[in-house]
Amino acid sequence: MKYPISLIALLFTVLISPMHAQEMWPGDANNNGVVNAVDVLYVGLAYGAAGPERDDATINWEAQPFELWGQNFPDGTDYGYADADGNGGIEDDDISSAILPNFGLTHGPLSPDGYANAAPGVGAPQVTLSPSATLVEAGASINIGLSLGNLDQPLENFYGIALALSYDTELIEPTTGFEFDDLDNSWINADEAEIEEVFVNDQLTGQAQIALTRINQTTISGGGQVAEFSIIIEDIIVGLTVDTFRLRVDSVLLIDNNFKRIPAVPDTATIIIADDTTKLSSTRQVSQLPARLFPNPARQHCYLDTPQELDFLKLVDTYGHTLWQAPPDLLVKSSGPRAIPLENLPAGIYQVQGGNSRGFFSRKLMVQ
Ligand SMILES: [Ca+2]
Ligand SMILES: [Ca+2]
Repeated sequence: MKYPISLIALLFTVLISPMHAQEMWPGDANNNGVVNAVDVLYVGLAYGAAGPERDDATINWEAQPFELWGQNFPDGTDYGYADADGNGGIEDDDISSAILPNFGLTHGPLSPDGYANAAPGVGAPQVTLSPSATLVEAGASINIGLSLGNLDQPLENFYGIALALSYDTELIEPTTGFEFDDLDNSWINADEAEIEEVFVNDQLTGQAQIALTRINQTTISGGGQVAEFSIIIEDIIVGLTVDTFRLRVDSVLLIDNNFKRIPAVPDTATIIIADDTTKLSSTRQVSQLPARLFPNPARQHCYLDTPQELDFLKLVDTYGHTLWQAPPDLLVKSSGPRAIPLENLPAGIYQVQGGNSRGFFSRKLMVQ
């Protein structure tokens, strides 16, 4: 009698497994094959849990047998995988002494990390990047605020977030040109709950990862800034007329305290760097894409006329805060002008910015 190979393999596994302990790799808390910011969320969720110590535990990057704890994450992963240092407790040492030194290392086949980006315009919470300036000269220092949700649209039931980001490396100062700091007191720990924060940055490739997680198994709701990037533009940029620095949130994993994923809308910060910003006061040199804004000055609405399909279109204030972003249906190729709402905006100077892979434009707009 012939049995399918998979059935034989299954029987073999069932019969043999009690004699073999499970194996874990220190730092890969969700056992998906790689150590990254997502593993910090697993440690945050199981924080404070206790279980059997691992015999001869090491944080060296090697497979280590361990006894299952019998407590599982909602995806079925045993808590024992999150005890990176093997001392029988889930705590901050599992991050500092194992996840950080083993960050980026892999073993076996990779499973997905479960990042969940949402499309703009569907009412999902926003991850927003707000630069302190959007037009600067070489040598400038810029802060870019990182906000989760906002006061108009609070984020419900926050427990933790992991972000993967990328940025242009060639325009920033090579040693301290890209740094990150969480705010000591922001809405994600307004109840004075503790937060674990991880920032890992590779300035050679322009890839960074961030994890921010609560550790008390309870959620909080709110909105606003939670952290800030500090960017320093290179002092001397040979041949510079106009260039662009972009910081992009590529992937978001936002969770509640049951590891339920909350899809969130990522953002991109765009900063224009010019050899002489006064030459750009008319913004003509930045206008690589044809775009006409009218009326200008405007009151309730203005219109943008461009034949281009756009990747983004937004209205920013003089501090670089994004006040409005075009929904996807406004970005597609348009035969007529696109309306930009200006209701309830205080009178003043704003910028309308848009672009696609071929270029961008920035137009000064006066609101009366
Ligand atoms: Ca992992
Ligand atoms: Ca531990």
